[in-house]
Amino acid sequence: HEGEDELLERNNKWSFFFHLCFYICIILGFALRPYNLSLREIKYFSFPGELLMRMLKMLVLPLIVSSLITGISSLDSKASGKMGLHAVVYYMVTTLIAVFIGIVIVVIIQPGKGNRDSPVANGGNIEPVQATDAFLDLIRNMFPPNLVEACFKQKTTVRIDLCVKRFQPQETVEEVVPVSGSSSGVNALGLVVFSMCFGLVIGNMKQQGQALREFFDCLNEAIMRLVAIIIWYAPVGILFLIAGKIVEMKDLAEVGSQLGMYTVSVIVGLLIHGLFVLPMLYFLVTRKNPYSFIGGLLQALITALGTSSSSATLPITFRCLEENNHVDKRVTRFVLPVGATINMDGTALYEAVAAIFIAQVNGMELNFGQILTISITATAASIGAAGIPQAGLVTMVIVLTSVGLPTEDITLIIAVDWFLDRLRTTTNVLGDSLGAGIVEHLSRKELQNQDAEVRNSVIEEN
Ligand code: DAS
Repeated sequence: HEGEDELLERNNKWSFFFHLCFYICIILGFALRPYNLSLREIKYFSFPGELLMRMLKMLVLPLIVSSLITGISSLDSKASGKMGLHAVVYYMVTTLIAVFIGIVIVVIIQPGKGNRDSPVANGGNIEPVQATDAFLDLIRNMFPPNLVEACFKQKTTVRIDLCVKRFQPQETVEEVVPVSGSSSGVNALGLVVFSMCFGLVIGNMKQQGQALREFFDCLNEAIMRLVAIIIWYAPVGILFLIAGKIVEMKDLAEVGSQLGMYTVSVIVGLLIHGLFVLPMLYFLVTRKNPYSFIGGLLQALITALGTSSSSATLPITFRCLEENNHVDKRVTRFVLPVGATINMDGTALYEAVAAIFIAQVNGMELNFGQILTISITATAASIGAAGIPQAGLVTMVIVLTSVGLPTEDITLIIAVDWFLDRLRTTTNVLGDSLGAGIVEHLSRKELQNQDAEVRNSVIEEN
């Protein structure tokens, strides 16, 4: 009970520190807007945020490897098989529900109807990618050819170079800011597949694999201690990220009514899915209050909002689930790395809405077959999207190509993507976290049996 009080006090301190930073940097952000800072000055201003992103990304590789290998090797094959099945069914069901919600909302609101009023950002040399190429690339990513080299080179399922010209009125120089779909980083999908296979193998090596299991367990513990330190810097970094975006964002008046209604459609969809559907699913399965569970995730959700990267948020998601919500580590270590890589409800919903919005802007009437194609490709594209900023914008090329929509129209929605990316990333993290709670509840018998076996073996040894 004493630990609970200490935990509560620590969380309250963090929340107070976060709110303090929040108000300071929001005020700072809006105070700096009239000065029309250049991109270079904004980059300097956002520097504390960039540091946080680097700190968190640095932990992703060792965290995914150590948590998955430790998690899977500590489970007997029956438990890991059942847990994996529960997780995959949960991912598929929630992602398809998210896509369905998105389609219903964008069909009802019809944000793209009427003449095209949103300024199409100039530039945008996009290499249209066939959906099949992207699917094959997705499978290819699962089996990196050379473990070390491939894992350090993030290859999303499609490569898209969007050179979006941002012309700052007060400056003569045009800044061309490439938003590239493939960025250096961790090939999380390849890592997840390798770590799962490796964990299964050393889990079945009994005494022989004991040293390796202990090594990865200790590595995981060390990484989580690093997270405990970084979590206190997070409020500062997150808020300079958001404040930097406030300084940089276009005036809302420039956004245009169509884009405004599109943004509303995505936000409404994400709120319905994130605040009603997922919590209801959690309650139906576990019969526990989902909102107190979500309360324990606050630090992770705020980090997702600030970093717009579910991979970078992963270390803090682990900590919130294990420390605040007391989810069994054997579940979090197995479910979270996989979920953060392939379970992206927010992204799937967003891609379905964006594709239908672009169809509406082009005056294209979609038939049932095309909407079904969009549902399937949006689900697949969300699986392929990496947990990095604007990954969903990149994999959307698959969805547009699959129904013959002009891929250059992606530039229509770039102006608001930096904001929607944060919201969909937060929904992704929320879906992964509630999923861990649901999988833990469904696997509780296997976990209890395993605990009983461990106790019996200790008694026998004594
Ligand atoms: N930013 C991605 C993530 O980290 C989501 C997306 O781009 O759609 O989950």
